[in-house]
Amino acid sequence: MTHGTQSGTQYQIWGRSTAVERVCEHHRQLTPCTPGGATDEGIRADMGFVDSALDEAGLLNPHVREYVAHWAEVTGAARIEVVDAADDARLVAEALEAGELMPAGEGRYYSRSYHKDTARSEERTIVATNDERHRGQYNNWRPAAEMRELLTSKMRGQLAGRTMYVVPYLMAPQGSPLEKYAAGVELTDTRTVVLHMIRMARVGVSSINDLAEPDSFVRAVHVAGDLPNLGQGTPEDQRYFVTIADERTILHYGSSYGGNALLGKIAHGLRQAAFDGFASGEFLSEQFLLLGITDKQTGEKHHVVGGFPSASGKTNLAMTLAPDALGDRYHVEFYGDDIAWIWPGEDGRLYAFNPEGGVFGVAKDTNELTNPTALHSVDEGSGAIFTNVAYNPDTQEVWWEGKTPQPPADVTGWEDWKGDKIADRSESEKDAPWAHPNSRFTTALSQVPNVSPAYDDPAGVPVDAIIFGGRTRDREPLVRAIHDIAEGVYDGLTLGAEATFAAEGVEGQLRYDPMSMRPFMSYAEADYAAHWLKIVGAASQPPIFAHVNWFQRDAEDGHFLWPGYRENLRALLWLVQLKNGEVKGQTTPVGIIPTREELNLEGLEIPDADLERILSIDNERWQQEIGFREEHLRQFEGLPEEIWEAHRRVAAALEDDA
Ligand code: GTP
Ligand code: SPV
Ligand code: MN
Repeated sequence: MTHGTQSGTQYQIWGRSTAVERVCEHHRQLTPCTPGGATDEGIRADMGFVDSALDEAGLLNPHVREYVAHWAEVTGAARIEVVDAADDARLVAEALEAGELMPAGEGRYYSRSYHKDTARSEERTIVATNDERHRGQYNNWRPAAEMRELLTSKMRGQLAGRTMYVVPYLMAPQGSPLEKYAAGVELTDTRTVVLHMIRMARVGVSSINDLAEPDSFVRAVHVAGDLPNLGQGTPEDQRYFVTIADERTILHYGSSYGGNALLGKIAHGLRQAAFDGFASGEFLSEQFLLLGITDKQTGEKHHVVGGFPSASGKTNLAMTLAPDALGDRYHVEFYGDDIAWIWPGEDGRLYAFNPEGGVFGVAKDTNELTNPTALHSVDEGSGAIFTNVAYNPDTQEVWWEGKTPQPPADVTGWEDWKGDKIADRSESEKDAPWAHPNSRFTTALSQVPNVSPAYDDPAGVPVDAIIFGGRTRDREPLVRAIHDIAEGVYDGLTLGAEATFAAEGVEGQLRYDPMSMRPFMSYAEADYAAHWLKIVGAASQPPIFAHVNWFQRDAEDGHFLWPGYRENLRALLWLVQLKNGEVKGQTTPVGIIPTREELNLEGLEIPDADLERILSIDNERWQQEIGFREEHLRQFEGLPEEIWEAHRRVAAALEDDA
């Protein structure tokens, strides 16, 4: 560590990061300014501490400098620290020292969020623009000026006496054709958010110094606020998670958890990017997984993107290993588990990459059987951070529901996600989960054992199939394929899901979640549908569409009819074969489904009756669904006629088949 002084300002340099404090020069004190400790004039005169910090860090982009200075002034930050991924070890050490992180074995960490701050909050999430045309059914549209003013007032003075971290990042592999939409700078008051960003994005000043268009970066400001006093979930809720999409500005106030706080992830990577993709006409940004399947016998490789609503199995599918019986022949490569950017390539195919640098995965039910790759991506030494799982400070172990069939028998030392001792639980508390249902692990892509060697390739990979899937107890078969583009887009728009814990809601309740983007929609749904038709329609060799469902249940005892997890690859293998013309399937009114013979069931025991159910169409139930869909789609004024035509075709086919 070196110390120095420069034009009356004290600064400190650790490694490659730089921290410079605001010094109340007019008081000749060397302590940071405190609220009211300086006049407004004095503070303005002292804003030179921002320049010093940016100089020290080599942050040269003048537009970024201006943005940082502006928010340093608004928030009254006492100290600026510019972050580089290389600072990770030092920041981890500081966080451990401060008790923000706890050790979870060698090179792994544990954190708890405030107990009312454990998931995204859709009601508090707003997309603002300067044009009411962008108002949609789901985006909570508000005027930009109103939100800019409101959030500025919420954030004013909030960092007095504290550090503002400056996190320059890229949501794309370096050198990608979409780079101008990928750069961003998050300003945050929370060190654990910085540590998550280092794992989830590509962090460092090089991300923003050499931009071809220096002003083309997302301005993303995060202030956690006084978490115990924000009235979460009450009529006086103080939280606001706002994306001002046509100003490429993100202002989030009132959380330090997940996508509410790691602004590169869903606020920029999904909401802002979806808007940019639409506004430019260049690309789609979707809550999609991205995986590759290699046939080791033929050497052929196919890539699949897929939209499943939050907590519906994207991470699991993207990281899946082939079932044991098929492992000699097939290998699944992981690219991404939550976001894909998709664009038409010059060769007539669609291309995709994962803009993220890491995984923020659901912990629940992750174990050696369901998802060994996920488990090993958080091995000791991985740098993983666990949030809101159960923790044992004595042994530094972590546990979550489904990690093992039973919780640790010896409860000595164990604490639940809130930090309460398991041993002290009363009789009525005994059955409460140890981990929060939305507890998660954060780990870098490079830590995932089956990550593709090409995960960082800015050229992306060609997309062979687009799949949609949700948690659906009935009606939806294992897989149904759709060749027609409009019918495929229609299928995505009518994707439905049972609510999950990732979004606050009632478990088991069905709701529509178009393309799995309902919580991330940034402009009107009718335009979104048209943009989809345009991008996919631009491909002369479009991917095949399909709808998958791993969650159909027996009506009587509720067991899952399909074993799921690693076995899911079997449905994808059939889809690839169908696309290649190697199988024909059976045509139904709602798509092509596999015959029993076509589905590779080698090494899998599944009761005949269950197989029968997941490979058949319940016409009556589907006709009822068509009625619901009609109501759902009617909400979207100006929906392209192609979508309505697809809807009517499917409805008519069901009637004919009844
Ligand atoms: P977000 O990160 O919230 O966007 O979710 P995600 O879609 O990546 O969800 P994830 O893969 O983490 O899965 C969430 C839950 O679904 C976990 O509890 C999994 O154990 C469970 N799950 C995943 N795949 C299957 C499956 O094939 N069958 C069953 N029964 N459960 C599954
Ligand atoms: C989701 O909720 O879909 C997530 C987690 O992937 S978060 O980043 O918090 O949105
Ligand atoms: Mn997600």
